[in-house]
Amino acid sequence: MENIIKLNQKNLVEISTKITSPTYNRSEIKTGIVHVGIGGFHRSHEAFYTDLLLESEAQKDWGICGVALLDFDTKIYNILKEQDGLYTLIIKELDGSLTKQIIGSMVEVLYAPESPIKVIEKMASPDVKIISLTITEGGYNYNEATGEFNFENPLIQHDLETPSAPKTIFGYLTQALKLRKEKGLKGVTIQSCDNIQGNGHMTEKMLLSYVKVAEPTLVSWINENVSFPNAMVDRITPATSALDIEKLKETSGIDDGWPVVCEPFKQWVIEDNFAAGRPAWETVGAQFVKDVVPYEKMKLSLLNAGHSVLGILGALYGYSTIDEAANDADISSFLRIYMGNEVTPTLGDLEGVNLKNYKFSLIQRFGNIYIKDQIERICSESSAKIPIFILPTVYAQLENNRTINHAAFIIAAFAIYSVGVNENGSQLMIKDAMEAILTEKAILSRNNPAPFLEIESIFGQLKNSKIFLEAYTDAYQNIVKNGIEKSVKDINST
Ligand code: CS2
Repeated sequence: MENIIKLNQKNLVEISTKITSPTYNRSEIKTGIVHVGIGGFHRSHEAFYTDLLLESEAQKDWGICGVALLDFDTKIYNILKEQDGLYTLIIKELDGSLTKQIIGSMVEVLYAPESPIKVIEKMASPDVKIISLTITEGGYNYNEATGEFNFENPLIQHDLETPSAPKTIFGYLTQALKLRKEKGLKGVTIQSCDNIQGNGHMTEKMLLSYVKVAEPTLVSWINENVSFPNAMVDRITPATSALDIEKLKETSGIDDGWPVVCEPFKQWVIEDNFAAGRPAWETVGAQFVKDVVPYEKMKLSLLNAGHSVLGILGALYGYSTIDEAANDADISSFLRIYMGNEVTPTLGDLEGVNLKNYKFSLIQRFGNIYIKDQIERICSESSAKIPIFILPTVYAQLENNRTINHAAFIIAAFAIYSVGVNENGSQLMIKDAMEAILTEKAILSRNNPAPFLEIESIFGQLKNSKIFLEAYTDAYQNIVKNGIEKSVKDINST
């Protein structure tokens, strides 16, 4: 293609002749949402729904200011800044075709490490009614072993000592809420979009723990003025590859430094608890419900746990993408048995949801050969994911004296994965905040797998369950002795 256009506001009119683009006037949009964490998922999900919404005349107050919070977010910040917050969403359809569109809802972008004050002031702007978050499961600073906020985190210590230039979300929110109180502003909503059971409750609990220490007089103001809706969020969004960027140039003539790729499916179920009004996201496909807990449980324990199952087993088999693992007959049977025998009994009846259809659609989504979701992405930060995605199922099953064999097998496979190399001798990428301890315990567990299960900040007191310890040890020994493929076949047939 001869004519390649750089994606930015100035070129948007020309770009709109090639690819679906916002028809609303971006300069008329007011920022009503500050969103922290502008990676792929936010951009395929909340920013996508909001872009659709901004097409409607009555919703002009809900533009997004995207905030890059961490030092290593410089790259995404620089790209989005240069592109005036614009980016391309590439939906990989089930038949392999691509639906592309330019998303315009991020009307401002800020880089927190460069100007913390700007971020705090933006969060405390009277126009801003919602501060939303995708800060990952580990970002909530929750200690699985104590069930409390982790004050030992050096970044939290930094924020307590240097409140005006924070590094964590808790430091930022505290300063912003303090400023809102000083300005006499009323309500604001803090809306988590992360994969955590009761993500709103978790945000509230963790924030209040921090505020009690950092700014105790702010606690009652928060209790009166801030709401924390729970939500279930869903759209598979793999990491963008260099090939995705090149193909966009070749096929559409658009030079976008960081487009987002995702699946066609999307779901957002939100508790209708907004302290200062909200966008009419229900007009563009979101569902507002009174109680989102059952939806969250279903999604975390089937989809996210299913991903971890495919990722961990897939890595041991030597696969690199989720569809390869999902289309392997033995891994796929393993997943179906796990979902059917171990997860489903813990979910009870979900009003308005057909679990059978949901599970069926998951198998299809995981198997989509065009998505090419990376096993490396799925296995990253497993130490924060497993306690949320898999362990609640284990606890519920144990409590009811029901089987936990497939879950125990997955934890054993994770212990083996954490050694960092699979049976074929291929190096496994361990990208995890707890990497050092995972590897240390994994190596210690080679003869007797117990030490791995003793990492309390992941597994809590699970080591004290005789039934679990036994199933885990059996699975571990079987994998070491007979290899992963034979062990998966064995466990599937028991
Ligand atoms: C994945 C999620 O990170 C993971 O392990 O399971 O990112 C998943 O793709 C999304 O939650 C889909 O909604």
